[in-house]
Amino acid sequence: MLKKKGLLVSGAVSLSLVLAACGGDNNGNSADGGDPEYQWDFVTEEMQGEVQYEYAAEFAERLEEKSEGNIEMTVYEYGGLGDGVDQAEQLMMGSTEFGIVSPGFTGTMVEEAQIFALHFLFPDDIELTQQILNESEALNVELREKYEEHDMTPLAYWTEGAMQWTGNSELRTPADFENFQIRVQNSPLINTSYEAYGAEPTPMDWGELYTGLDQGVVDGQENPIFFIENAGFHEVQDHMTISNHNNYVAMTVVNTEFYNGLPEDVQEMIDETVEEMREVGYQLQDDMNEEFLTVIEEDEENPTEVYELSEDERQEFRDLALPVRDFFRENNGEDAGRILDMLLDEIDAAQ
Ligand code: 6CS
Repeated sequence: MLKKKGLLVSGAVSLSLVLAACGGDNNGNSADGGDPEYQWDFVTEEMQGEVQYEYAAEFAERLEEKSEGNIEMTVYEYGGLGDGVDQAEQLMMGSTEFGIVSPGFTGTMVEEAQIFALHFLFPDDIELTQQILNESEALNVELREKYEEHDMTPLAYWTEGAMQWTGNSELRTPADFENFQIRVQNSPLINTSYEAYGAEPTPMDWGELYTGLDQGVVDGQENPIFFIENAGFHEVQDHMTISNHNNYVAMTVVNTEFYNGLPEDVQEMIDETVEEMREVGYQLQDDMNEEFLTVIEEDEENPTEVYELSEDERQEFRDLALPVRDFFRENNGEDAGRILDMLLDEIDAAQ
């Protein structure tokens, strides 16, 4: 059961049908009055009003418009089809066609994808990071192939913003992480990244996190600001540290076999929509992360001490995070080192 700002959302299906009027009517009929030729599911890991859901709803609307009502997508909020790991599995099996997936939930399936768990890898400049995510061959060719071995095709990697820490105690130095129980997504390399600081990582789905923080099952967590506020984590945490220690990357994913079996013109419509959505996704996270920082800072009912790490303080964490790259090279699949080196070169070139 997920508690979110006093709202109880059960694990039962919570969905919103996205039926654009353009090209068809509200009964889902296509422009020629018939039933849509294609009816697909698009699952997200977030709730209505949050970045992933709004991205998916807009994606569905554009695709329906382009296809003149021949494509209808049902967009699901988090929980509609299970938890984050369940959703990734359904995409792999093809029972769901489209999804937004956080690599953290595929960490036990696609070893090289744990690259996103490395702290201080991408530039602090989020716009530049998005440019790298758009253009990187390491990610869009090499890592895509790794995902395709599991029947998932990442069509785009996009940022949901820099991640920050919240805690029931101050988090300013690595010493503050000593024995600190931090909730993480289910990815072994995320664990290693936190063990490097002396913390005790605890994998947990986010639907259980509000209660977990409230009851002291875990001491803190990491997420972009918009999500911390929307999920109400700041209500049950006293401190938030602007650490920018990592970038939250999401992927727009399609089941590989399903996608490869589509007619070329339909694939083109999908690809075109993916391209258009890059800017939309970026803007959604940028606006929400800015807005919700102010909301947290001004929330008198749930006061949260917000502290921004200095560059010297960040350097202490960076020094401990860098050796985790070697761990990744040695433990995350035969191509981990090659993909990491390619990405590091691309990041260097972009900077
Ligand atoms: O922390 C999580 O698990 C969740 N965080 C975000 C930003 N989106 C969905 C994800 O499941």
